[in-house]
Amino acid sequence: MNRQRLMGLLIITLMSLGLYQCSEKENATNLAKESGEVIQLKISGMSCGGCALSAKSALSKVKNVHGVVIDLKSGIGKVYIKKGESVDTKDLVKAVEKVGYKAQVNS
Ligand SMILES: [Cu+2]
Repeated sequence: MNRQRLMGLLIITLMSLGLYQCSEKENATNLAKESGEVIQLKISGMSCGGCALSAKSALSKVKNVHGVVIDLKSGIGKVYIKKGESVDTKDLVKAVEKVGYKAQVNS
């Protein structure tokens, strides 16, 4: 592979990473507008994007959860609850533990 192609690939990778982060940020802004309460969890044991995705999917399946945004680097998961509804934080912690990670409610 020549240098130019390598640079091209690098730029594409960086751009798609940037786009991904932008869409996550936009996602969080929209979620905040649409949902009620936000519960913050500190999730530990995640080591890659796949981990974050499986924790996100587990949390999304808990009743009355409207949306989930997870920051892999900090391990902070923001759980957006449907307007006018509530969620038992124990159910959120359990959902995360079920897929192999630890979680505690950040207050
Ligand atoms: Cu992983």
